[in-house]
Amino acid sequence: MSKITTLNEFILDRQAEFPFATGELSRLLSDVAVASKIVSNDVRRAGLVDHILGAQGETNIQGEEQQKLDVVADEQFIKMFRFGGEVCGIASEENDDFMAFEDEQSKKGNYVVLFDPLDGSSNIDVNVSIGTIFSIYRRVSPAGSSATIADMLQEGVKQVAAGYVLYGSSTMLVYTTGHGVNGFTLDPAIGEYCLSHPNMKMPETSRLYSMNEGNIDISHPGIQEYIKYCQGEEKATGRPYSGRYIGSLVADFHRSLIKGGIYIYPAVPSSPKGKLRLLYECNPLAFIAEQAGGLATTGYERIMEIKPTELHQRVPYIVGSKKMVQQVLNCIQQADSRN
Ligand code: AHM
Ligand code: MG
Repeated sequence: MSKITTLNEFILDRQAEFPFATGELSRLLSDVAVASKIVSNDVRRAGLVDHILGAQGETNIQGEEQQKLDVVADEQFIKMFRFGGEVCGIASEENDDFMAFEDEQSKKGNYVVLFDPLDGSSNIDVNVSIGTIFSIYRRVSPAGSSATIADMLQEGVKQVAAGYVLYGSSTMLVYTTGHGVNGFTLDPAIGEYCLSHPNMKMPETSRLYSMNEGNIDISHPGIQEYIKYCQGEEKATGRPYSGRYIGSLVADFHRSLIKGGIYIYPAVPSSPKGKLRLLYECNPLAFIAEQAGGLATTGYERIMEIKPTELHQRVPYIVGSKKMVQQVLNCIQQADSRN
């Protein structure tokens, strides 16, 4: 048995690695952890609240209306960032516009946070894993002023930290500050995240692929070809591969990070630019993937190099084990050269 390292100990030990080692980012990461523990507790009680204590939309005993869990999570994270003092503004998948915090302390904050408070929310009602995804940038507007849209629309390569919290069979927080990826499991007995997955590396390849195959016939021919390859039979390459699709990006990504694999959400006629959000979902997970040795692309462009033009911008998304992503890129290129 070895000594337990808590997330807070780990953050403080690594503080010197940050580009501006003043402790602000450390405090911000600790705030994310605290908010996620509160949300984790709400997630664990979701079935009770909906089915025993009262359905969503009903008023509770205090006369307050029960809120949907994704709204509860959104508010919890916003509250933490608003009062934390390190963040001058946020943007969230739940809100149409970004929010600039106008109190004097927040206006001095050097960071903005972009996040998806509860990803995979269609899985809440069926007790399947969901998660929070976050991305942290240094502001580009001057400290002391209000946060601006330019603070929010930065390329993924400018992220100073990114991570996710998976509310799965256990609650895990995984993050990077650009010096590798580390994973922490919440020990409910002591209420602490403990280092459980140090220096995570994504296997270069695997036998697992992840895509909503209902979309296969309406996907790019290169993607169709790649999925056909995964399903083909060949002993030497261990094919057919196994299809795994949870429908919660965080959970599908987490599996790929640990076991290797590829996740694909292409452009389809109903979502011609792809379904997933560049700023709240794709960039943060791309940062983690690359830090763990994987890749993230639209099929044509490295995700983290896209210059965002709008907050809720969507992109086609291919993320995962390096060799598998490279093979999809080849399939796309070949299919395009035939047309
Ligand atoms: P959400 O942020 O509204 O939950 O949407 C994103 C989710 C991803 O977690 C998941 O991978 C994808 O949408 C599933 O979409 P589909 O049901 O079209 O396969
Ligand atoms: Mg989402």
